[in-house]
Amino acid sequence: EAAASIGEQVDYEIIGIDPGAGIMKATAQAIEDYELSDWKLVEGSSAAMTAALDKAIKDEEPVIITGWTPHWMFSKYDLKYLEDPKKIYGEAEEIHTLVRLGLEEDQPEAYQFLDNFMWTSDAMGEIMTAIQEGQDPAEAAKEWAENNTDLVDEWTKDIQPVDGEEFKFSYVAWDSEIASTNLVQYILESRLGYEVTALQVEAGPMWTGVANGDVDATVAAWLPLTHADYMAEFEDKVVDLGPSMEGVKTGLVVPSYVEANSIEDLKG
Ligand code: PBE
Repeated sequence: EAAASIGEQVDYEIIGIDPGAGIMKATAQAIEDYELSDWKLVEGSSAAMTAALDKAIKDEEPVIITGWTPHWMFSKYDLKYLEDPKKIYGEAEEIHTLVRLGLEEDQPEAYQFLDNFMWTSDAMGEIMTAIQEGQDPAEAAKEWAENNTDLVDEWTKDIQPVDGEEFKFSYVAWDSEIASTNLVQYILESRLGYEVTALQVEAGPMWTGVANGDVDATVAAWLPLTHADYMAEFEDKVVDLGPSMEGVKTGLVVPSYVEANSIEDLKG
């Protein structure tokens, strides 16, 4: 009898996250373009996905998830991306900061800081790991900022603090964006005198909030590919301040012991 295929071993399921995430749309496209008609993409959340990954690794079972970098899972577990020869998950992805129309005139201080804000995967990884190990997200962001005052000084250089003005972010509970949003919130509050609210929503409302001006900014837009649909819909209604991080990535991820190496290996 032939050994069970990877598909049989995982019941032809790819463990996804929240349905509004760009990676879900890319994965639906991958299923189509790699002709994986037997496969289904399971919707859930980032937390449910990492729980499924953790369980599979403890049980030494195969599992396939929608994953991305930066993410603490790559430091906690031995994982690999499945190769994507058709480049369905894109190349040279970045995380962008978006602000509402008119922010530059209304809140030039916050605008300047967000325009300056630019950091690295490794730095984000430090906050993500602290949160994953149980630290409160706001505390983890504060601690990182206190340990990296040179960078925070650079981002806030020559900006005069305001007097308690309100500022609103939207974000999705993706581990990476919990880290970044807590950090920018902490800096606006501790260095620049703002009173910040961070609204945790789904991806659609995250973009709509900035586009209709209910929200001032988000640091959670993944471009050019992951959120391409949202960008196409809202590009005239948001201001794109460009990348806060380069060299990020999304794709299908498996524990290293899984025999498949490419999305093409899922076929058949
Ligand atoms: N992610 C993390 C998001 C963007 C940030 C890759 C899960 C997505 O929309 O797919």
